[in-house]
Amino acid sequence: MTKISKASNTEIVQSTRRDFFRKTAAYSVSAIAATSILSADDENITHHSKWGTTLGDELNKNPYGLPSPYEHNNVRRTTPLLSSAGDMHAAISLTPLHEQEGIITPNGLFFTRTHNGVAQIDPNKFRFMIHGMIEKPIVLTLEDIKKYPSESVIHFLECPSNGAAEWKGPQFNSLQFVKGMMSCTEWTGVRLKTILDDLGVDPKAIWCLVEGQDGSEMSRTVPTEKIMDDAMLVYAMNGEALRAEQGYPLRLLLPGWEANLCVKWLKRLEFGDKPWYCKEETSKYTTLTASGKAIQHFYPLEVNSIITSPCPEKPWTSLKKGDMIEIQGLAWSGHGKIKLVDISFDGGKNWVEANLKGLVLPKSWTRFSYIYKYEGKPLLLASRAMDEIKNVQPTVNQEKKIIGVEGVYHRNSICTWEVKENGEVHNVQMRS
Ligand SMILES: Nc1nc2c(c(=O)[nH]1)N[C@H]1C(S)=C(S)[C@@H](COP(=O)(O)O)O[C@H]1N2
Ligand SMILES: [Mo]
Repeated sequence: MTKISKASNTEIVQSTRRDFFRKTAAYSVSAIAATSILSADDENITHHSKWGTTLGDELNKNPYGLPSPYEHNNVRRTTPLLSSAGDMHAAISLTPLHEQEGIITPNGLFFTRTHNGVAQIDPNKFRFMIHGMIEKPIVLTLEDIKKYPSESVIHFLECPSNGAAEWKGPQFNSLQFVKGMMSCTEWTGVRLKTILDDLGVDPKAIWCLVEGQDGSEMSRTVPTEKIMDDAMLVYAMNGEALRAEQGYPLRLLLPGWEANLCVKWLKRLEFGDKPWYCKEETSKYTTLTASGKAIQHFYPLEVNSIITSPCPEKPWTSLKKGDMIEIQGLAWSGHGKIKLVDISFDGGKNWVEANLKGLVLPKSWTRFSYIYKYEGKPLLLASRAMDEIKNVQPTVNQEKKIIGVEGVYHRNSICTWEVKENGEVHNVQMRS
């Protein structure tokens, strides 16, 4: 088993937190508000709208709530790049990260990857089996699984090929298409350890096959150590049952690890003493390194970050010189919590520390923020995250040295947006 660690491949220039507050203290929230213009004859504030003088819509028009019709652009989008047979078989639909607020992705916007369309499993006929090198093999119904004590946890889910199209240079001028193969949600389910503790897993069974019941029969081998650590059988996300696309009624969640391993429409776990070497872990999801050896069993996702505002879909074209604006982005690591995020305005020559906003949880998205005075000058805007075990995002050239040029998986090099003089934002690649 070849493991790679990207720890300490870049020395981060770390300004202290106190420096950060000193730098941003002058740029207060009221300074941002002061830049908007109030006009005394604006009818939108001086007059009632139609809704102030008529009855509103019937409350029960949508028993299951829908977004405002004005938000019709806030949708997942597909690309033929990873698809076959239209969207019926292998297909991908990407989360609109430029519209994402906070760290929880709404269920209808959760990214979706499927290798054989979306299975619609009847929960009454659903059965889940645990067998192999185990004293008490078992078949459970969904109801049985829900009888175990439940847990709710917030974790991101990311396809290891997120950003893969950008490997050889910018392909898409879009945040959604560059990084939208990830989302973050509150998952609810049962820790596998809770179930397995009573079933007598053979100590020699250091591997576990996980298999889905869709047409792709998605199967991967997972170390039993991870299964007994934080792995979960999840049946709910954001307070309701999984969506069919996310594996209803049951999927595996391996916090921080490749989404490919998080098998949807779960059918069985089989314990054994050797890896199974399934199609998805031999022909795919391995990475050929510069030495000519492939990395197999490539599990946790690397520390990573992306600026979500501005971005190509959210330019600064309406800003004027001197306007105050909040730069925002998302950082995440499959190894734990985000420790700090730095921002560069000059393509990585100089860095300043951003502010971590709201919840900072392990293996979850962490939102970062920086209040900035817009100068109307071109910028090369980049973010670089460090996680709690001090992994730091590499540059493109550093990453090529670590995982070679063939690999498309686990890309976590620093991403750069070019902000043009007119405020347009373009996807560019800085190599070093
Ligand atoms: N049964 C099954 N599980 C699967 C897949 C699949 O096609 N079938 N796709 C995998 C891949 S490659 C990814 S990236 C994630 C995507 O999870 P999501 O669709 O909930 O975002 O599911 C994984 N689990
Ligand atoms: Mo994936």
